[in-house]
Amino acid sequence: MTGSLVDDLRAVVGQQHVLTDADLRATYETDWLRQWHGTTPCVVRPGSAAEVADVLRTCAAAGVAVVPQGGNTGLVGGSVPRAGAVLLSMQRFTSLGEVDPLAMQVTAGAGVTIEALQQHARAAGLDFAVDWGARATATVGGAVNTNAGGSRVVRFGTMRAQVLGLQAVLADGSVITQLDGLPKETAGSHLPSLLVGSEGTLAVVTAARMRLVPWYRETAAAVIACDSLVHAVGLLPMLRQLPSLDAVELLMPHALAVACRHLGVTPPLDPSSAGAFVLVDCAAHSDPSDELAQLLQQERGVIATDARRDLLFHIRDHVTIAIGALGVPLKLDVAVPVQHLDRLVRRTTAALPSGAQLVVFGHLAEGNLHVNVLGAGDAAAEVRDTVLAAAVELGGTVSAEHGIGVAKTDWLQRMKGPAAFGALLAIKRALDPQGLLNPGVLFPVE
Ligand code: 2HG
Ligand code: ZN
Repeated sequence: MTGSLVDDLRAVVGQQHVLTDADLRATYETDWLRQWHGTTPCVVRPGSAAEVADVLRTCAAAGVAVVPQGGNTGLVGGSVPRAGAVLLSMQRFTSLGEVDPLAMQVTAGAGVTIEALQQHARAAGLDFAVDWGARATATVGGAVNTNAGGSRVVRFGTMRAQVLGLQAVLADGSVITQLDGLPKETAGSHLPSLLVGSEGTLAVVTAARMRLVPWYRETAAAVIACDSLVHAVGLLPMLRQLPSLDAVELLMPHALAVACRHLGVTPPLDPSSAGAFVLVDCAAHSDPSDELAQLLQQERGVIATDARRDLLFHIRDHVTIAIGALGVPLKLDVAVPVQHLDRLVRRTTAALPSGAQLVVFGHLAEGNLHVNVLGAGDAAAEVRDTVLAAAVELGGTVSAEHGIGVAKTDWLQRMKGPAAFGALLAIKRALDPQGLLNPGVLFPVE
């Protein structure tokens, strides 16, 4: 990169928002779990869509690629800079619009954290539907770009179901502003929907118009000890009957043990006493503990409210960090139709080299397993391909909520097939002919 590009970028966003110093760049160059590393000549922090447009035009003129980054909590390397690309940080997009109680909607800047959005909605008596452990750092822009899921998908769907409109800057610097939030509109294809899940490869998202949901303040949770994963899956028809059902999470025994040990807390149930644990959360306008207790009469477990309920979810939220404290795992995020979950875990276990530790947890209702393998060593690539192949063969996906990033580009085409992959690539080429937006993510570098 020439000094003149840095000067041109400084002219666009201001001297203090172009970081070239190695110390200042460092946190942007490695993800939060220290799995992915890269280097960038500079971090650029624009403050408006117009500035993003000018940054993209400036970089396009210099033929330099751009990697957009939100909270940097991604798990597939999609927002870590590569090959001399400029790092476009969206941290300054923290504006939050007024909550519209009539439409139950709000507009949030791409850099607003999920937690700040939840708090903002709650201050108006409403709630934001999508939630997961990294809420304090993960941002709206990242969640839109990865079509984030989390624990409440069983009730409210993924990010795609929350996004009514977006503001986004295309590679040529043109700005699409579709933030009216009309719940019904059939005027052609819905461009915001196309951008959800596109991982920064089609445009830079600067703001999102999102639906809000009722804030169910009364909660009750249960942790159920199941003989096996098959038993856990068998609970789903009964659980889905609960009108207040908010989350159905799965913790295989080792995941429960690892998280409790990391936090230094006593497990709610002895991890070695069951083959699988199901964590159920209910939320409603009036206390749902009775209906939960009634439904679970025949099961072995504990119901938890208030601080004990919060502790259960604190444990659940810390599995990733607990695994990270043990080492850098092979991390896979697969989903299969729920009836095949057991087969997937069996095939995964069979593929492990001796001495490797398997930590499995995830979102049971969506058949979404987080497969973490510690100590796979030289066998890591083989284990990865075996698990991903098994997921696809069983009618599932190689990515349920973390995205493809740079970690699984070799699998996108394999999974989608030539027609669907060809269509996705044609859209990418049409919107970003120079291949400047997040190259190497979703599609292999051309
Ligand atoms: C979760 O559900 C996240 O906690 C992270 O999606 C999953 O660390 C993982 O594998
Ligand atoms: Zn997850």
